[in-house]
Amino acid sequence: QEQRRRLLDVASRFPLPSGCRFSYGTAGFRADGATMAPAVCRAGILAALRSVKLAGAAVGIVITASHNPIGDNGVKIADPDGGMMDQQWEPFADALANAPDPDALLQMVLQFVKDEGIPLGGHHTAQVLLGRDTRPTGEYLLDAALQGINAIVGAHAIDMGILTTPQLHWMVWSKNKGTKASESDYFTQLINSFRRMLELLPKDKGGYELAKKLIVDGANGIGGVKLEQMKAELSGLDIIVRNSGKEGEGILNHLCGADFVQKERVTPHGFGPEDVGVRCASLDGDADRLVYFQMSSSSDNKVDLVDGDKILSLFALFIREQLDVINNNGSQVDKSLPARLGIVQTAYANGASTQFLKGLGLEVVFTPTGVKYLHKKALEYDIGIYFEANGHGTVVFSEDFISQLESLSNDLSSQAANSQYHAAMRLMAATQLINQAVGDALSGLLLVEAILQYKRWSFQNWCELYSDLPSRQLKVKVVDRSSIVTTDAETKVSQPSSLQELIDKETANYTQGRCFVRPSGTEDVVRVYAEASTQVEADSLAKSVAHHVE
Ligand code: NG1
Ligand code: ZN
Repeated sequence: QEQRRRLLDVASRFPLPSGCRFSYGTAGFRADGATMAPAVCRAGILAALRSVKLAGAAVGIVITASHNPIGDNGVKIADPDGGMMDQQWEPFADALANAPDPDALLQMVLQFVKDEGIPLGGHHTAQVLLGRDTRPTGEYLLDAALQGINAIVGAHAIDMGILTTPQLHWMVWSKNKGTKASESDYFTQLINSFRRMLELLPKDKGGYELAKKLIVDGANGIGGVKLEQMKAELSGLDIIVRNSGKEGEGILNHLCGADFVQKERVTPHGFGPEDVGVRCASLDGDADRLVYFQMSSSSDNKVDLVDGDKILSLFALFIREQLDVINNNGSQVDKSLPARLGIVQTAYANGASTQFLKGLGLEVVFTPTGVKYLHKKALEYDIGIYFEANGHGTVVFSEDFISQLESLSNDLSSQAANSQYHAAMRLMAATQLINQAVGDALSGLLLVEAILQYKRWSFQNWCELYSDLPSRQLKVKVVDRSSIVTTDAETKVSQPSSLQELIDKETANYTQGRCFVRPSGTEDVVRVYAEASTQVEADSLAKSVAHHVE
């Protein structure tokens, strides 16, 4: 009875404006921040139900619209493993968000609770951790989420404050593992494992010495704020944060941030000729994306870009190298560490990166766009490395692999001078440094920095690992984007049936041509991606295919 009353109450406090429709896409619900309260409140209900269903395991809610403009906002739910909410609950998320009135909402919840066997009303408890980014609508939406959570009897909401998206995911992950899960624990883990990585650098110096100076574009979001907090404790790095989100520095994601730099390939706001030749990184508004760039000339604002694909390649090279040292070191201790290493990409990965990785003999697999697909696939390996070209990605290690690595390190520790031991310790440090719950620009940045120092590589060395094929992305507005259905990890259109044939015909006209179209999961557009041997050709291929989509 109490439960019914609470649900009816909260639903009437957040009525759904007529004509409003929400859909739980690749990044949860996203819309104009001012219109989001009903959806966020219902996401609160949903998260609490999810926690009850999972025997009180901590679940997360993040209020953010990532790289989108400051007026937008969004909400997504993190499962107890720190990943995105199980896709099986997405249809209910949609239905709940669109329940037209309090009664409908109540009936919907009661039916779902029954179908899913959720033990509501007993002595069960639920805990939901909440985080939000720096958006002006964040606090208001946080309140809506809290009210939604509190509408479920026994649910306990814990506001973790203003955080990067990956910090909140990490907290949920850590809490459920039973390890320390506060923000200062997060910083301590990153700082300590970064220091360990540097301690494990090969001693025989020589060759290129990486400049300590790194300029980071914080997108005027939460990532810059957190990096400012952390940087004082980072030895071996001299970080300067621009677009840090401080008063007067600029607007969130406006002409800055990882999305802007990756798509436009120009310097973000606040960078100029004095930065030529300096290694720079760019985060997105909630710090779950990372790209690197460098200006090579002061005559224009174009940059050399290192995108997610090249970050992935760097990580893959490093990890493979450590495994090789451990496994192929015949002259030393006869210990081995069998590991299935998998690389996960999407169709947006630059073709040159895929070719490069396959050329190294690595196993490369593809999933549809969206972290939930990539992450899940990566978990199938002992070591799974995934990245989207836009800079979102991470490395995940199986529990089995980590325990083997631990016992190997113990076995080798009596021979602390040998290279096998060092390689094992480097891998251990990497498992601590990288955020295994989700892509994390801050932890990714530290791993990149440590690996560049380890390899004694300059930004240029890294950038020249392979040359990206010229590419072009276009957005096409259509009446109903869901009329386009794709298959084969979004590389082929299955509906409308004639479209793929047209795309194939256009693509055949270009050397190294590759093109695909898919409906966006976060914007009301169809995206067209084209690649070819020259920029002019890539542009022209994208344009001609876009015409067929219109
Ligand atoms: P959509 O709008 O579905 O293309 C975009 C990005 C994804 C992912 C999500 C979530 C591109 C082409 N797509 O998805 O990679 O990051 O946003 O933020 O960059
Ligand atoms: Zn983001």
